[in-house]
Amino acid sequence: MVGAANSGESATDAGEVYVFNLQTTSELTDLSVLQADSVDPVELGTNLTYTFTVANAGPGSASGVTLTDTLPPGVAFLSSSPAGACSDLGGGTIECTVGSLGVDSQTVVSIVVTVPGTAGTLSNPVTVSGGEPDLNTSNNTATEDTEVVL
Ligand SMILES: [Ca+2]
Ligand SMILES: [Ca+2]
Repeated sequence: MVGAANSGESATDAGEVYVFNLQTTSELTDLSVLQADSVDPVELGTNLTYTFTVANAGPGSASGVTLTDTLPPGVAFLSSSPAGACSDLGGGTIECTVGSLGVDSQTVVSIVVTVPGTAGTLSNPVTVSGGEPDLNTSNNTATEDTEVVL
């Protein structure tokens, strides 16, 4: 029966949550991040630099841009470039402040880490986020794998 079908559909719709971001300045961005490792394979217990390239394809400028890097187990954060851009929040989480990023501009942030004393594969995911809606979230995370060898 039509009435019964409509009733079921309404119940489903009632369970969904719709979120609308209404912004009068209509700033929309497409932030993206790429990642590279300085050496691969890397020797046990030595240092490695991860380089993050953050870009904004617009159409609006981005603010409050941050990178969140989840270090692989056993990897220790040493420093960042620019100095002080990144901080260790504990639990392997590194947060880097990028700030504002204009349309079609990019910036580079890198971190130096020490790899573990055991061989294996490190997988390091980094995610970019900003204060404005992102039109394409598929390019907001980049993961770099690095082999640790004797
Ligand atoms: Ca994006
Ligand atoms: Ca690699």
